[in-house]
Amino acid sequence: MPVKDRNHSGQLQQDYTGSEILLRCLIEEGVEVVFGYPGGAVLPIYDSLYQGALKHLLARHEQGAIHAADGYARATGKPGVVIATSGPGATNLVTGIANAQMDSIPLVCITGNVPQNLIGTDAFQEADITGITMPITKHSYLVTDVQDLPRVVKEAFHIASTGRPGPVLIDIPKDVSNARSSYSYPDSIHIRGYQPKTDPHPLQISRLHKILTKAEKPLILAGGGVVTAGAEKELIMFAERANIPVTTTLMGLGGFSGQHPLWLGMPGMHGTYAANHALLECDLLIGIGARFDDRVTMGRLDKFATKANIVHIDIDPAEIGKNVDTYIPIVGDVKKVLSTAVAEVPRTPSDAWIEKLQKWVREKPYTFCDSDEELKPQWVIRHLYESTGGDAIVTTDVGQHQMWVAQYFPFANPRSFITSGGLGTMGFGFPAALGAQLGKPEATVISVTGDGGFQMTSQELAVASLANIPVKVAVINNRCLGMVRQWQEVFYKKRYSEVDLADSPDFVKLAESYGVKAWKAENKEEAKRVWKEALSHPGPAVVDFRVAPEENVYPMVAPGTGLDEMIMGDEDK
Ligand SMILES: Cc1ncc(C[n+]2csc(CCOP(=O)(O)OP(=O)(O)O)c2C)c(N)n1
Repeated sequence: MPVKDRNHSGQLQQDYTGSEILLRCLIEEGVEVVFGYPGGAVLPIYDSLYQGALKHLLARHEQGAIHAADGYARATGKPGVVIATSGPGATNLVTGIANAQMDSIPLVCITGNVPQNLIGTDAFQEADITGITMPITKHSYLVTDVQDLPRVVKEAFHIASTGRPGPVLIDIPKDVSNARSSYSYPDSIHIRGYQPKTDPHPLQISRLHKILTKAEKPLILAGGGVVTAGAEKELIMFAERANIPVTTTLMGLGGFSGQHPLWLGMPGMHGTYAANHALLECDLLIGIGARFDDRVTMGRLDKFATKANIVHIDIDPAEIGKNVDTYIPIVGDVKKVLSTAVAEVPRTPSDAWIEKLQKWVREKPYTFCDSDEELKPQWVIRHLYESTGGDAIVTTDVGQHQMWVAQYFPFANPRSFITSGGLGTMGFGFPAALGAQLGKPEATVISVTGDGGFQMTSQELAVASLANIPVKVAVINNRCLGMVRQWQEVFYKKRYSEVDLADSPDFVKLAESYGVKAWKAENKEEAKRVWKEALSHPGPAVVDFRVAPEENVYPMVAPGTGLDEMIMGDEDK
């Protein structure tokens, strides 16, 4: 039972408004920063923020605010918090909520709503945001009584960050944030029907041990769940002791070091030859915190790991058997499962297999035709890696540049690669970098973005500038919507339809108009020089890398074809 606040004479205090209670709850949860945008229905909440008890960053669009909260969550592992007003403020969060849901990111999204007596009347700025977001939240609350607020906030943070994390929405009508009540924050929590199972079943662990003794061609497919669970050390121990090579999905990059000799690279549509052919040939596939999505399987399950028994380790039982038939299901927290399994793990008889895969890794790496005349985007990404020694948090937007970062920046640490994996949200990367930098002030944070995606949320340059958030933006500017252009080239006979971005603004002038330092680079020498300046500049910086416009991402597996049908690109042939 909650402990009630009492005043000096032992009477229950009745002197907090709903919004003051909300603020106290957020502080109680250890929230360091909230991202948001005010409006009529959240005026009481913003009034409670007035005295500055909690750091608030005023985004320039609610989508920017929620992606920043998301980037903060991905960089720190703590829930991100966003506040928006009712109606358009709330609906501007929708993309960010879906984005977080797809990538299992803990967010607490607080929206104001019209007073309860107006709900359902099409009142000014009314939107049924709990209804709209029902399918894309892990859970949502419409608070109807101010006394419920502390419990709701406590539950929201708990639900967002436990089990398989995700976004939780708290919709607070204006009369609730204005209503007065006593305040006490619950010490404990009990949510009926919500007890995520974290400990693996011992029987399944012994089945796993047994099958490992026979596996001559085992393979680990590690996903974002490894990063979420903080299981990178356990994964290395497990892979090394059992002698199993590892491929990491886009979301799993950094969850297993890109320098480790057992690492094969990323699988799937733009994955390595070694990873994709390992998937085709393996006799045992252990999916760890990965959901076998169609950018890995290409939707051709009839061609995916057909020679393998599949072991699937995941905290979310709904993932098991969703996309692939599972021979051994292991439901539990990935960190706990791996630390339990590693104890008596046998070494697989896989030396010949590993030798073969390592040969592929050596002989068939990602390649591109470098040039001294043009700036190649792959060269730029490699330069970002070399100039930082890989010691950076890199966020990306969506498109070709995202894939080139995944290919040419071998991440060694978890939470150092931040990308919109599931939803593929253009506009995500730059605000996410701002959030990541606030969560990790000591880190070098680089936002690698496309000239298309940057224009979706570049208004957040205002936040970078005003709050002096030292994110370095690398615009991979190919003057077009590169990934769409590539698909139109490959699948639509070069009928380039609405992908030309030649009339984009001058990104240097755009950045400067916000008070952000910026440079342009057209060749390697310029690129090296200005990037060095940008890195050593103490505040935010933008570098417009004018890269070769017709470069494509290879290898490539066309959707609907099997992993055996990799298009290798001219350089590789
Ligand atoms: C919000 C949104 N709209 C549309 C798309 C479809 N889309 C995927 S990649 C891409 C092109 C991205 O172009 P750019 O940002 O310039 O990056 P590039 O591919 O050139 O690196 C588009 C339009 C998307 N992913 N997200």
